[in-house]
Amino acid sequence: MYRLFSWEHSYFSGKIRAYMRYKDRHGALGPGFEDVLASADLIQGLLLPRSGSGAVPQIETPDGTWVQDSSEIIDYCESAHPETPVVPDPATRPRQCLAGYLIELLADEWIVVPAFWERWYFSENGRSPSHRGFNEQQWGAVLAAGAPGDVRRSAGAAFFEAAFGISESRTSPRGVYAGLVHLGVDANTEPAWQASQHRILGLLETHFGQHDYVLGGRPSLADFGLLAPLYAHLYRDAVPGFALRTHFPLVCEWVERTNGEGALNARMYGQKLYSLDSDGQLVARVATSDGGEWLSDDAIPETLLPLLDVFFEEMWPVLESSARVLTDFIASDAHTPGDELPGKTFTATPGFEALQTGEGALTHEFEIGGVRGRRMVIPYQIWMLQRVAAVLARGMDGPAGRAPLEELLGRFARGKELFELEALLAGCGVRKQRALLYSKS
Ligand SMILES: N[C@@H](CCC(=O)N[C@@H](CS)C(=O)NCC(=O)O)C(=O)O
Repeated sequence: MYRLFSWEHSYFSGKIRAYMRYKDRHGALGPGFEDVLASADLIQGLLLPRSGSGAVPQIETPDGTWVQDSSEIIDYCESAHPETPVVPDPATRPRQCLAGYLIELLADEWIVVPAFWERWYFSENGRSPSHRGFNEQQWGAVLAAGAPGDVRRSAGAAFFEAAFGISESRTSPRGVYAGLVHLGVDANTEPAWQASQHRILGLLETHFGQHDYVLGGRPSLADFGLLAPLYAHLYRDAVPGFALRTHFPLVCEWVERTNGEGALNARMYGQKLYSLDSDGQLVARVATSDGGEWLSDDAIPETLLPLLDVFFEEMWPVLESSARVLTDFIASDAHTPGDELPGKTFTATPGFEALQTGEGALTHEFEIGGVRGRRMVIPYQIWMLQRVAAVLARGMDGPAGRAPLEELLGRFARGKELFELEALLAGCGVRKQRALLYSKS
């Protein structure tokens, strides 16, 4: 069996749990998997020694291989179990394949900012409404797994104070609060990040009014990617969860459908709906939209285009600038090619703080909603862009050549810049070894 080490309240765990459930439900995950709560004991005694990282999610495969980072877990499982694929074939469905990777990148590394913010803003002292108690309980479940409920909650509360200095989150940000600053959240940009989140949710609400999943009637990488911000933070955490249910009920249905639990009303891929024939006999039909398939002819749903527009308008300029800053850093005397690069997304990586904070060499100016701020450069995003470049190249090598991709990318103001991606990444190649990143030597 596979073992998934995860937390219910973790951003990237939600993505992988739903993905593995989906594959398993359709008999496409070989021996299946067990979802193991990655308690503090297991992180110290097992995950760190075996994989070199305490981050979740991680999987241990049936042959004892450890895989970490959600995208690599999906790559690993898709290659080991190609049945019921979640990635459209880049040769025959180049547009849908590319759209999936771009949405995964947007969800993993851009929507993470407002989703992360929601959790911790509504946990600060004096916020009303507040989900501080719920948040303490969900962290305590990991920190003091097995202890009685009140002990678990106190463990969460104590950790918030010790690790994140939650009582001084605004005056002396530490831990997650420092992370938000590193990601470009300050008093000026805070409303713009929130507006970005609301814009995205509004677009998804419209889309899910037409289609049950991102690409039609069955899930794909894009759905599991979007579930990262949507499940643990925006659906499960109490304050954004109330807002999501109140204002975006179709997005809530899609969360349940994609998460694959408690989804009878939401209808799921593979589920059947029944009606009665004239003899009163049950007649089954496919429950999900679009005949239960991705749209035919490699079509991108019209209602998805505005979401891709968010990628090109908001995130692409930041990615492009990140590649340039990282290229300069790798070429500078401060770095020897082949050396380690910062890894984490949520905060500056320990040991790299001087580079990734303040005016450090791995920080840059960025803009969101017309407001300027400063944030760290995240080499992991360059690793994700390398995957985008690879599927783009495979798409262009397909039978239809470059034309379908030209057609899709031509719809966005800066879309065709993706055709120059390989050149942009030439000086900032990133190699990933387990959880660690290095420049290519
Ligand atoms: N890029 C990674 C991120 C993994 C990650 O950052 N996980 C968070 C929880 S969602 C974590 O484990 N944080 C605690 C830590 O790094 O010790 C992925 O795609 O899986």
